[in-house]
Amino acid sequence: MKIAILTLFPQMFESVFTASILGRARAQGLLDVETVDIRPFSDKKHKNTDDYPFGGGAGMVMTAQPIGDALRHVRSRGVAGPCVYLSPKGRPLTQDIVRELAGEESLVLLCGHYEGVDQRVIDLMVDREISLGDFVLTGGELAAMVLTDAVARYIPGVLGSGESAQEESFSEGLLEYPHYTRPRVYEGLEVPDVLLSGDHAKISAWRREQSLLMTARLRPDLLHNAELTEKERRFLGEMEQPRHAEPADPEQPPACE
Ligand code: 4GS
Repeated sequence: MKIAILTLFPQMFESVFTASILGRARAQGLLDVETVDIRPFSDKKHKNTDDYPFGGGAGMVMTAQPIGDALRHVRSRGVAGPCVYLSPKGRPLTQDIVRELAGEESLVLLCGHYEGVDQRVIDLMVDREISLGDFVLTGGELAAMVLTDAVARYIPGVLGSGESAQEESFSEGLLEYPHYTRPRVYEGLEVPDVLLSGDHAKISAWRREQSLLMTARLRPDLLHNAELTEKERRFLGEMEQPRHAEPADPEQPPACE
């Protein structure tokens, strides 16, 4: 997979794309990421890439010309995939979107800075606007790194076989069960007995139950789309009963969990 990243700060990407799994994927030729510095494409004498907003107001806006020329440059070099603009106005990123983008042969990621890019860049060149979430970053670069990382996990060979199997627990729409390793006792806390039992059917059942309980407690919103059996839905329904039986006292602060 080829990912071209249009940015004013290409140096920000170096360590992330050199180390660990992404570094290995690039060394193996599975992932081809190229950062393209927008600034040299500016036709201004001092290579400016931003200007004051029409209509006034605080901050600067990235001008369309250098972005347009940088995009034409990557297109001319055969990067034909969708142009994704990372911005808080975009559709919130989910694993479904990551999987969809991983199906493209290439991507162009556009990183905004300051107040963002001239709206005409979005209207003319951007195919998808995607947000990492409802918070504000200093620039789109970290968002582009996160997206690249998440997409790269889907490229065959990027993950070891053990790592890719884990994917299934999230694609079923539940949070992962808790993990334990040695020692058996840490600071007085023991590893649950079932995990030491050697009974693999029992261990699987326990892990599934933990996933259900953790998802119900921490992210109940995920349960609507989760793939649950009828029995599992009843199990969670029973867990809910005490909350209805004991309505919260409005005078008291909410209990933790
Ligand atoms: C995000 C976000 C973001 C917005 C970039 C303000 C600089 C900044 N990008 N998901 N201008 N959230 N971008 O906060 O993607």
